[in-house]
Amino acid sequence: MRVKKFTGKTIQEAVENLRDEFGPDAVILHTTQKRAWLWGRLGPKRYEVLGAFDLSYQASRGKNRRPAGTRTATQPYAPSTAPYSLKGGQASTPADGRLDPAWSEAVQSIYSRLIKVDIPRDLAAQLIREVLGQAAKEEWNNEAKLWAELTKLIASRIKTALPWEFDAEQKVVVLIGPTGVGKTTTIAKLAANFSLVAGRKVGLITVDTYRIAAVEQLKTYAEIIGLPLHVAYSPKELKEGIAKLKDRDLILIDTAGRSQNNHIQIAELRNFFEGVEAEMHLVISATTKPRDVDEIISVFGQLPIDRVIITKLDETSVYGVLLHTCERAQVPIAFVTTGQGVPEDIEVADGERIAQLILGDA
Ligand SMILES: Nc1nc2c(ncn2[C@@H]2O[C@H](COP(=O)(O)OP(=O)(O)OP(=O)(O)O)[C@@H](O)[C@H]2O)c(=O)[nH]1
Ligand SMILES: [Mg+2]
Repeated sequence: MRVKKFTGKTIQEAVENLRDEFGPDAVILHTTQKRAWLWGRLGPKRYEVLGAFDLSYQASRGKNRRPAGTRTATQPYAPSTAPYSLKGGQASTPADGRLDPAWSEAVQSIYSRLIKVDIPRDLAAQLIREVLGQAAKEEWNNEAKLWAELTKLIASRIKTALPWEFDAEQKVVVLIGPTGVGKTTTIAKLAANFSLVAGRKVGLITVDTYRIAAVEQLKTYAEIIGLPLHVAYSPKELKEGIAKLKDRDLILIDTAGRSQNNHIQIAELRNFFEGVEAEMHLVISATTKPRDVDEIISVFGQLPIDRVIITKLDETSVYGVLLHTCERAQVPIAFVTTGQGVPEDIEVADGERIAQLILGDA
């Protein structure tokens, strides 16, 4: 049994924090309201929830137990229709109604390994149900076999995009995303690879005119690689820039980082690209927390996102968030980046490789 205190500005937030860490089956032991003493004055109200989570207890229960208040209507993953449930394990099987301890241990071990690599609990449970639903009953306590099936399942759920083919059509690609995730660096990597390595004609545009340093950053790369760069201060200039680069196979457009919490900035970004025919890539760092990934996808999803790029794989050692991002974004991952080096630290996304990465240390 693990017991921990979770806080939030509202009781819902505190419960959500509890659920994030302990999963949907956590039990609330106690709730309190607190006001901290800040700078000699009474601070804002805080809520505290004392929660407990006990995996072995759940697995040995015969029923699906879900304490009131630990699950809201915004249940993140669609409920699985597979017949087997991790919680309570034997809700519908086996025929004799008794718990098979070996089966339960294998499944519990797999579940713990998934949690260890930062796969959110409800997604982990959903994956396990799917694997069990497809496996023969004799295999339910064969952890190695179930694990192999799970790896395949995860690989099949990581949707990836093939690199651009550059048929007759010119590709116009925009990178958008939160601040500092590596948009400009990724543009430099793509530009260098597609021009210097693949021999394509590449052009650059930046609409990040909020900071002089941002323009300079891309200008430096454009000069080193030897590519034309246009700076667009308005949607009109953006369209003019694209028109000027009409001889290019690939136009890469850099944008200013936007906080998912600043809805005005996101609306501005949307207006900027209204009527522009482009492939929109949302850039997310692998170090982002799953809940922030949800928020980023929901807010940036106001723009027509076609692809996801996941950066900074080298800055974390657990990769469950890649699967979470893929599940949530519902668009393929195009590239992943693995360091600050331009142009080398970028790879075309590969489902199997990402699945191996996710499960590698589990
Ligand atoms: N470790 C690591 N660092 C990276 C990676 N990609 C980019 N960075 C670093 O992240 C920092 C920010 O990169 P930028 O490319 O400026 O990020 P940005 O998204 O353009 O930032 P804004 O335009 O300010 O929103 C720089 O120090 C980059 O070198 C990566 O894959 N791994
Ligand atoms: Mg930038």
